[in-house]
Amino acid sequence: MKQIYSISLFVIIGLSMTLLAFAFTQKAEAQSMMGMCSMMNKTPKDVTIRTASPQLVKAGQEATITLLIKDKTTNKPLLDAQVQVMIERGPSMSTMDMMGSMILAQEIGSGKYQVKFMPDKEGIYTIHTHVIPDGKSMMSMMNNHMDVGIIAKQSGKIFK
Ligand SMILES: [Cu+2]
Repeated sequence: MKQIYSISLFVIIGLSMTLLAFAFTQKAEAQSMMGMCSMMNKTPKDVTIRTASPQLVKAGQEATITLLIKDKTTNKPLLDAQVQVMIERGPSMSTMDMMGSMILAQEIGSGKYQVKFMPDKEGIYTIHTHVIPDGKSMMSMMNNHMDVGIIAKQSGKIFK
């Protein structure tokens, strides 16, 4: 019984943090992200998320990252979803230094969603990705989260 209570409390805290992310400041967003990542570091429930563009990008140049989202049950591309991302400098949850706030990835069709960002220096970046399937509540993003790692290198060093 006590265990059930603490689990519910944990979930409630997580949900409130998500709401904060939308309602308040970037700092709240970062905190919310921290809550979500620690809780949600498991495979997405309703969807599959994978990258459809190189995860190696050039530092100092705008990078375009394409994410392919599919319905986990049908394995069909997921259309009309809301894909919210937040980009962290460094490996997931290592710095919590977010590059701006939560942004909506642009849907380009066939289950693909694009995010553009500027990796201004060499290193690892984490795209915290959250999917809200069409018709589902905002809270479904809690169950459909994945961290996508991106490596930025100085041009000329490893790229053709
Ligand atoms: Cu994350």
